[in-house]
Amino acid sequence: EHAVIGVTGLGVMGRNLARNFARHGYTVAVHNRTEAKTKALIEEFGNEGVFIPAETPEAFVASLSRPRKIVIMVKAGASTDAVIEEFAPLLEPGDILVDGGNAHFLDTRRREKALRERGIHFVGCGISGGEQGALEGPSIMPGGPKEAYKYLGPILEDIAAKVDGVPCCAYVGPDGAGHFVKMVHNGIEYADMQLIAESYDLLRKGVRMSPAEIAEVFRTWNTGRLESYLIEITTIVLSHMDPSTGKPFVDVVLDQAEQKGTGRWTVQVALDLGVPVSGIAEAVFARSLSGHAEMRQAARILPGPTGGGLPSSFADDVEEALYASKVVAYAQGFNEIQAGSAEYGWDIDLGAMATIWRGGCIIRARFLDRIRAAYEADPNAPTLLSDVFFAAELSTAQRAWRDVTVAATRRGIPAPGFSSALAYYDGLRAERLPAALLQGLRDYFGAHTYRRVDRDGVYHTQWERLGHPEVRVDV
Ligand code: NBP
Repeated sequence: EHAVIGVTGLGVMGRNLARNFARHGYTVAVHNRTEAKTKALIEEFGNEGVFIPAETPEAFVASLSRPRKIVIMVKAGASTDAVIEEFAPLLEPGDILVDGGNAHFLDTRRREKALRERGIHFVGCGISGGEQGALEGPSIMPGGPKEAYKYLGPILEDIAAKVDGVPCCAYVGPDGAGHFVKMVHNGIEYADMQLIAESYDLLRKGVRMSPAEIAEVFRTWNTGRLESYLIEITTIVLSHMDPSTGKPFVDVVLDQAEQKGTGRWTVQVALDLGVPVSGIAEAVFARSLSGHAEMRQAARILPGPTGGGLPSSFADDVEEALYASKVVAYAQGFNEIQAGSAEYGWDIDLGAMATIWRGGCIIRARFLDRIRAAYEADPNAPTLLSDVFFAAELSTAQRAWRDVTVAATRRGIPAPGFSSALAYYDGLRAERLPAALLQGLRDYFGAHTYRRVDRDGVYHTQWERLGHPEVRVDV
């Protein structure tokens, strides 16, 4: 018997993905560079389905039915290239190599092109949901040649998470599209977590609630429109007591956030594409700031107001601010996908992306259904914020949203996520922006020219001449 699909790289993600395939009745070939992991998988979970363990890449490839479908689940970067180079020579035209790691989409574009020239379908596939998602149903974002999706799609849709019976897996677009969308997913995840962290901080320092009390607040929030995986696990983490000290777990964890880089990529790419993803950027910078122990130590001498003094009803305002800021973060992320899709000609269906994020992944949330509906109503909406549903929600939230940022500022509690989201909202809705003055300054010192509100054309003011006469420069 031949295997329907194979997984190479049996680390945290790979082995659970292989088990997921097996549990769904697919005969799955498994291989890992270090053979001990393959053996351990078979010993521990061999009874969950039909596995074909392979010691060598050759045996692994030989055990697969054609067209071969191989999922690579190794550390992103040079390891992925090494594994591709190991397997590609063993494959035949029409075979499918899937990279399920967190590759940079530009690497995926390069790999897809090189393998296409060798007749091999290369599928850059975003997979979200962590260890548990891989086993029980992740959110899957496959890109690459559409041809490959014919063979791969039904299997991936089968093992993906389901929401209302709809799989959290859909073809994203050519070459790097899948990994691009996964990258933005992670960027949104950064922003979402930052906003949750700011909410906690405001309740802790502003209302002086205990972690256990704040956990209760989040538990309530999770029964409403904020219902999501991240809010749910916030409740668990905040109620956890450290076994060795008996203190709240959050109080014994070093407050320096780490990052693996997908949030940073999201911002770097957004800068190149010219998409304002301020909420995601603030989240990346907030992690970075937290890690600068020396700067933080040096800055302890700086004065500021003391916290406290806010009533417990303030939690309701924080809920509004969190919701509104979260809508902004998602709106920014979707704009980045829109821009990437236009730049690289991917033709990504934004509604479908919201659909496949409803389950399985880290940012799964009730309100993604609303985002799906918004993009189904208007697939090319310039911003989610002006969708009728979200516009109404934001207009209701704005009083509390402003109060929360004011309260944070007055008490010296940093809330960069909330403040920047609100500034974005105000920036977009402003009739006039001070960008007009910026244009004037740019024209003054660099003759960078400007356009006018009342006439077509490109203009320059001769600032050095008496009376500053204006000349049209595009004729
Ligand atoms: P692990 O660290 O658990 O496993 C890494 C795997 O890569 C091992 O099987 C290892 O083999 C293999 N490997 C390495 Br490292 N270098 C190799 C090479 N040169 N040749 C062959 N195999 C090599 O990683 P993981 O957490 O399962 O993550 C795998 C991928 O999935 C990453 O790209 C990650 O970003 C992505 N991802 C992870 C999560 C998550 O929640 N952990 C979620 C979504 C995506 P060995 O056993 O021989 O060392």
